[in-house]
Amino acid sequence: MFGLALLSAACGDTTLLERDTGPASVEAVTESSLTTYRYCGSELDCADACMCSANQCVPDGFGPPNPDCGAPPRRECDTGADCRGSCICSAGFCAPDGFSPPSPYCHLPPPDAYEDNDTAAQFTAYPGSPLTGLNFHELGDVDWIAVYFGGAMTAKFETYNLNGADTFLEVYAYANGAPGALVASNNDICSVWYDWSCKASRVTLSVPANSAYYVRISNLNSSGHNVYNQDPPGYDFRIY
Ligand SMILES: [Ca+2]
Ligand SMILES: [Ca+2]
Ligand SMILES: [Ca+2]
Repeated sequence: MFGLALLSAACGDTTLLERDTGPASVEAVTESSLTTYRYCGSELDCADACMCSANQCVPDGFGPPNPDCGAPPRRECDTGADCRGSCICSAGFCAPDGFSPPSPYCHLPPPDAYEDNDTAAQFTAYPGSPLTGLNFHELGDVDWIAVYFGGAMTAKFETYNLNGADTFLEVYAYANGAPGALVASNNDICSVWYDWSCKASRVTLSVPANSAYYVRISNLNSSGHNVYNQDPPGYDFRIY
């Protein structure tokens, strides 16, 4: 009943709230306290020590309670570079830049420098040296990279320097300007449970001269996308 009361109030329908819950619940959940709860679709939308119950972030009951479960997420910043496009750094937090319409995403981390590369057609061309500072700036982000080999070699395709990411790497043959067959894939380079660097991915491939490949990198650690995380799941990528 408590959760239902919060949900109803989130819709701004206090009449419904009273009808559904009766006076006792309304008394227990005052209007001012209702506005301090935050709408959520899952745990990922809530701060530490909060859980998503009936679409509201509430204390999870474990450990030291977080008094700010209802606070809207804010992104700390030093400069505008810490914020998404259409957002500025104002008084230490990312905020809409004042141009219409205001961005609703200023609390989220900016994408890495190689976006957009969410489809094979939008691939990032591998420059011949490691790509650093890649990230999964939002849930479901995938990064496509394409690479051309002039000479034959034994090539290692590898993610490393993981920062909260659990990468999954797929290598596809290049076929007429699009990904052809899946040549190889890898999730984890090792399986030591307490060693997060094991969650990096590596594929070793003998590549012929004048060959090209597409690489698709995705993230298996969705909990790294909590909106209160300042840093999105990140990684570097290299071929050597
Ligand atoms: Ca990315
Ligand atoms: Ca991407
Ligand atoms: Ca992995």
